[in-house]
Amino acid sequence: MTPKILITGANGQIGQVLTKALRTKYGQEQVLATDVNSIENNEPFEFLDIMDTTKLHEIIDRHGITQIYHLAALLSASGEKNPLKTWDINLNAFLTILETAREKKLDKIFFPSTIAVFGKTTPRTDTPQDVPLVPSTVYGMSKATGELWCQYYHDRYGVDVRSLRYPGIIGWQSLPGGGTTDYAVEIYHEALKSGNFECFLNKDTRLPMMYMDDAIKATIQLMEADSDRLSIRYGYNISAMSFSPEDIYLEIKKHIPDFTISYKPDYREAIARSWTESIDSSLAQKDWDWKPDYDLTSMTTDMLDHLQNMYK
Ligand code: AKB
Repeated sequence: MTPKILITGANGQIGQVLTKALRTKYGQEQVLATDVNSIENNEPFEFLDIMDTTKLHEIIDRHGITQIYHLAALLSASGEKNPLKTWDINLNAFLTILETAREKKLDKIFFPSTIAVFGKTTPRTDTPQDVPLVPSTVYGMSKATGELWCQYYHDRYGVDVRSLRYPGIIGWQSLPGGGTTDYAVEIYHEALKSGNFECFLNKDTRLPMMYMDDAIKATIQLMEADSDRLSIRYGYNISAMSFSPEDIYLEIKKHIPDFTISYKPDYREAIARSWTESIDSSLAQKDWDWKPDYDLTSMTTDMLDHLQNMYK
């Protein structure tokens, strides 16, 4: 049966691209975008404040929703400005979704987790799937706790919930907002716009990253995977590349030789330092054949190709 999908936070950085990809796959009318912000040409769309449970239930019933992708969230940097609101949106709203999935017997739920679940007690390189999680941000705390609830609702109630730990996501299609990895998108825009970039992380702060195309591929691949193959229901580690601001700067400079960078680390540097540098994704490879297509070089060529038209 063709799924009827509801996406929360559909107008965010990943939401915009995932909504299009799911509509291409399942049909325009099969994918309902919801958000507190509206953008053009995103029909079918419903305004939904994710804390409004009555409206969530009404929308699910009216549209005959069978799957939910819960992308609405406050990210690492903006979350620190409002910890309790972040907990409400990222965790309490998600619990409502899990409970709704149980009550209404929905087919599948997607929960985006993140490398922000890792912390200072986590091995920094090739971070294994199962490690102590002592996150440093409320965003990381809410996602680590959300992962536990995923496993619980699956084991106790049979809810088919699936989750990925996204690294920093880079794409030309949409802009990020409120994250620590946002610099890696902004740098491409500034390289083309002004030829100069002031980075809020130190030059050698390496983080796990992924091109948007791979993030969308991973999400759909996990959601399509045979349920019996999935050995965990908390977040799967996924990986594609790992780089520092200086690495990405030097890669862009190959295309734009006059491009310059300066470094002015702020509070986001401490957040980034509490995360890991690179990820071991062997369980995702084994369980659902995860394999990325892009590295730093191919991503940079593709990003600049697409963005060049915007700044001509
Ligand atoms: C952030 O920087 O907060 C996010 C993430 C890594 O989850 N992009």
